[in-house]
Amino acid sequence: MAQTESSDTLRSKLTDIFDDASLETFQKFMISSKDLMSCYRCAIMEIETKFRVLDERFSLAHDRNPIDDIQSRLKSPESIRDKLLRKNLPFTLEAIEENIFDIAGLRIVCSFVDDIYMLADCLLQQDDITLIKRKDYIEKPKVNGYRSLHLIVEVPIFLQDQKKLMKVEVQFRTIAMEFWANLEHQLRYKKNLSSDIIEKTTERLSRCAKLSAHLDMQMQEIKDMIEEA
Ligand code: 0O2
Repeated sequence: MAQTESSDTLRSKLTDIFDDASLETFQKFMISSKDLMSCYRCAIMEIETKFRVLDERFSLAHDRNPIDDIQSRLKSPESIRDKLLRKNLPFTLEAIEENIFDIAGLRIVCSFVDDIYMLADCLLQQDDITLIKRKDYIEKPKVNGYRSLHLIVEVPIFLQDQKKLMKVEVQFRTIAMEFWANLEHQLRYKKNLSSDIIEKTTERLSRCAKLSAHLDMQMQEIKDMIEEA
């Protein structure tokens, strides 16, 4: 019973956006994308292992871990559909592979800001990794205060009968950046808030982002002092 209700809700949500023909196209398309989604999952495994190896080797050499946490996710079908619609793209596997680069996503939460750039460099130096796009929201934060380093990279995955190049988005953040982004995401990101609330909260959220950036800088300086002593 509960199962029926939730699929009914989903269906009605989709019907709000699509007419019957395009709804059917989207549903068929999601069924046909199972194989591609599995390839993205393999790509996440490849990249995650690379970071686990880097963390292991760094901790052996320096007696501390540059990585605090690794999270990963496959973009949800709803989010893929919304992005295709936003970009005015057809529901095809080619359109996804060629235009949507964050289907496979990893978030590397680091201890210090320096660790972010060190790990990003280590990843990009690996000869099976190709950099596709780099957005440095740490050097140039978004107007709301969002900070993070985003890389889109291409990594090969080796299947039974072929090698396939897959794109993966890697977001690097410190614990402080993650703290701000998680709370901002819960409160405001992609929410339809009234302009009054937006006006009242924008400045305060941006001040919190600056405080978190200040905290990162202080912690980095303390670490540098200890290492130089
Ligand atoms: P989710 O739920 O994390 O998957 P492009 O891909 O270049 O066409 P896009 O997607 O805006 O453009 O890329 P961008 O700027 O690199 O940001 C993508 C992701 O960064 C988002 O993913 C968020 O995870 C994160 N992000 C970006 N801006 C903000 C922000 O202002 N606040 C928070 N909390 N997170 C942000 P998704 O797919 O939008 O969402």
